[in-house]
Amino acid sequence: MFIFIFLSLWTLLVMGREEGGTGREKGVGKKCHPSLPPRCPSGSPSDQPWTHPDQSQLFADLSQEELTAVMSFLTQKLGPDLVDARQAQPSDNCVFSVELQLPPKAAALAHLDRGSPPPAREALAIVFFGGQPQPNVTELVVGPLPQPSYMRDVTVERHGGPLPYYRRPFLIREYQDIDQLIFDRELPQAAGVLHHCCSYKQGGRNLVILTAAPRGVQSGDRATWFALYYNISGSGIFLHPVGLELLVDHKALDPAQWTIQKVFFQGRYYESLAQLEKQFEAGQVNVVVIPDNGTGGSWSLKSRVPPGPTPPLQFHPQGARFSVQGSRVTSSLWTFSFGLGAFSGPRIFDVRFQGERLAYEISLQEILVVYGGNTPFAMMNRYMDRGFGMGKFATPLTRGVDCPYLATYVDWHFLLESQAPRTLHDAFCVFEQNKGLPLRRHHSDVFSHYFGGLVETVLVFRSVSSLYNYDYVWDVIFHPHGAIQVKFHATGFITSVFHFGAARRYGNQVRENTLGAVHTHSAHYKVDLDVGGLENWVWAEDMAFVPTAIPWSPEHQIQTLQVTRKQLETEEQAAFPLGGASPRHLYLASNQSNKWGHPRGYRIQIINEPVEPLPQNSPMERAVSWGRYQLAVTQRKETEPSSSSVFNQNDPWTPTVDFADFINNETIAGKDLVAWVTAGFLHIPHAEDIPNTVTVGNSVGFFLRPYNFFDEDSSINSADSIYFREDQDAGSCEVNSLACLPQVAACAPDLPAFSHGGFSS
Ligand SMILES: *[C@@H]1O[C@H](CO)[C@@H](O)[C@H](O)[C@H]1NC(C)=O
Ligand SMILES: *[C@@H]1O[C@H](CO)[C@@H](O)[C@H](O)[C@H]1NC(C)=O
Ligand SMILES: *[C@@H]1O[C@H](CO)[C@@H](O)[C@H](O)[C@H]1NC(C)=O
Ligand SMILES: *[C@@H]1O[C@H](CO)[C@@H](O)[C@H](O)[C@H]1NC(C)=O
Ligand SMILES: *[C@@H]1O[C@H](CO)[C@@H](O)[C@H](O)[C@H]1NC(C)=O
Ligand SMILES: [Ca+2]
Ligand SMILES: [Ca+2]
Ligand SMILES: [Cu+2]
Repeated sequence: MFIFIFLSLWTLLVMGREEGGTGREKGVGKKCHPSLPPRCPSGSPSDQPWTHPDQSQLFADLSQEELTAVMSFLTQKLGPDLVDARQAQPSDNCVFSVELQLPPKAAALAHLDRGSPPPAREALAIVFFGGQPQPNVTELVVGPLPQPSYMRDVTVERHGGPLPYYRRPFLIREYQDIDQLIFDRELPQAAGVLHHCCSYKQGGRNLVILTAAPRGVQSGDRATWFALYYNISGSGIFLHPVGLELLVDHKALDPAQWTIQKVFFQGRYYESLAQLEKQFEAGQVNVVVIPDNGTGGSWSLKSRVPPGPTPPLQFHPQGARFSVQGSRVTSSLWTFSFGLGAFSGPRIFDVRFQGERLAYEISLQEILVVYGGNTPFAMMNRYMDRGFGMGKFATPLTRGVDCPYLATYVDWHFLLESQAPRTLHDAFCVFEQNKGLPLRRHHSDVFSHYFGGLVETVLVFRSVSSLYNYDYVWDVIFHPHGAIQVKFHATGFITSVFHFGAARRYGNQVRENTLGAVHTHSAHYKVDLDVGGLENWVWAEDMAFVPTAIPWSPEHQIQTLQVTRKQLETEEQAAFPLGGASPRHLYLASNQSNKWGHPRGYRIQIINEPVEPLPQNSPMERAVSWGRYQLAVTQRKETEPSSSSVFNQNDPWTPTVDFADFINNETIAGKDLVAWVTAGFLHIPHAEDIPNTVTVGNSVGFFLRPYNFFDEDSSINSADSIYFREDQDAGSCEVNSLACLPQVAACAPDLPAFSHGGFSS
């Protein structure tokens, strides 16, 4: 049912756009250009299949053919008991997911840097074995692709023991069975009170459920609070709580044994819906009537005004300046490979600037959203979105809204809860963008008269995940002087709950009977920088005022500003608690020096509104112990690939991955290092979050910036640089390439038809 939810949202967005789009452009074209200028060369570079075998595709997500091959191999090996995960009951065996198993770094580098044969391409399959006396979850590595011949159970080697079955992520089928339990078996028992409060009709489907997480209070629990909302068609249900929340125990492998353990209704708790109904009939329940306003309400995303003039567009007057081949992006300055972890989300690999590798991997690891409130749903929620899947919940990018109209859009193939691969169209976009801002400039009117400058153009890699109500826009932005910026924006709907009692302690009222519940958003990133090679050192620099006798006037003192420099030796020294003191500058460096004798480094600059982590005495804190640190640098380990796990959400009390374990006082001097970065913000929903949270201001992330890595600002070599002196004719094309624009950019962009990747079913 949650699938419907975000699908409906998209319909609205797309319809709104389509209605105004094309007609408008035609009209403008006619008015401004009686005779149309020539078309610009290949306006929108389409992504090209991988054709050059020398171009590494080590990090490319599995193709449809590879996914199909893995699935048929598994079907052969695991026997006839395997059930399609879309239909599987808890007591069945099914393949939950198949995705790329990342190659070991040493083997990948041997191939990329030393011409060794590429490591075997492998898949990682997560299999639920529910149909055996001791059900378990098993991780299987399957290879080599494209024709698998082996399958290795890596569960014990990776997790030190079996993965208990109760840690398994939810299947859509499990939701459907709970939905059925609630609507067919349970709600009819409270038909009277629900009719009164919530326009309920027996057999009608005007309500939907949303899941809380985690699911219980201790390891082994599988008992989830579900909140009920009006099923508003074509818009977010998230703003329409009716004040009913149900605790469902669905631990038993047989859905017939699932039960409702507790009922929350508009501020009070009941043992069952039957008890609620009985008290209602006895006149003991104070019912707040929640109007069902249907689809036309103020929360609709449908435009309330007719389309106006087209907003500004960017185009490539001389063709795109980058290319996308398979999963590899190449521009004149940058190359990188990209992918989408089914659960971990967007990631890039082998990132090179002017041919030199800066990072082996930069990847999202987890998103944590911690709520507060006075209803059980709001009180309970600590969503660890990896457990749902940042890739699994990725959405198509809508041309001209999610990315520039002329961006390059790339599909993603996946095999999740199904027996055949499926395709998410336009899952990624890559584009070059003129920021309309100088990257640098100087205008001189003193001593001599000249101007020098460079417009900031960036290369952007983007994807978007819609995790139920929230939409996260994931960006990696490549700047022309060697800096990389990683950030995410949050948009979409807030989650709201029924407003009663001391609700304002937990947020702001945003509608009639509706509380926008306070919450935090925190993201964790893995940043495997390789600065001038694998062996790196960590430097902390800061400022200090040092009292100094003034040399020419020694009886006076001056507070002299100095730089303090320290090389950090251990993982403990390089783990900086959120809210604690951290050095203002922290960078990873090689032992090579630049021309001026300084270690060549890359600085990690975090742009963050640090949120308080879960208190360490919370029994589930270890599942998100990465949240303790703003930044931590550890030795890279093949056995520590991720700071979180798809299994942490459903058993946070015995976390499958506890990031704090990575920090065990090992040396970080001259080792292959990984920096782990946390970025987040506090969100107290307010009136302007209705109907949607806007991206503006709701964005955090970090920069990776060259720090003595070069001998000078490398953008000085940019072909986009502009320089002219007073005695030169700045209007001449030979002196100033911008003066050529009227000639070289006098073409009309060749706009492709509007496209949207469609809705899944
Ligand atoms: C989990 O179940 C599978 C399938 O029966 C079995 O091969 C595997 O050994 C079990 N894992 C553990 C750790 O017991
Ligand atoms: C919600 O309403 C739509 C139509 O408005 C209907 O198609 C859908 O089945 C309903 N969803 C649920 C979960 O009842
Ligand atoms: C919702 O409906 C009620 C009565 O049905 C009406 O009083 C109220 O103004 C409506 N609210 C909105 C936001 O349309
Ligand atoms: C840098 O470190 C590498 C590996 O530890 C070593 O081989 C090399 O000699 C060092 N170079 C300098 C300039 O210290
Ligand atoms: C870390 O190791 C150093 C020696 O390398 C030792 O002096 C220090 O006490 C250790 N710290 C912790 C927290 O174990
Ligand atoms: Ca360690
Ligand atoms: Ca590294
Ligand atoms: Cu929020």
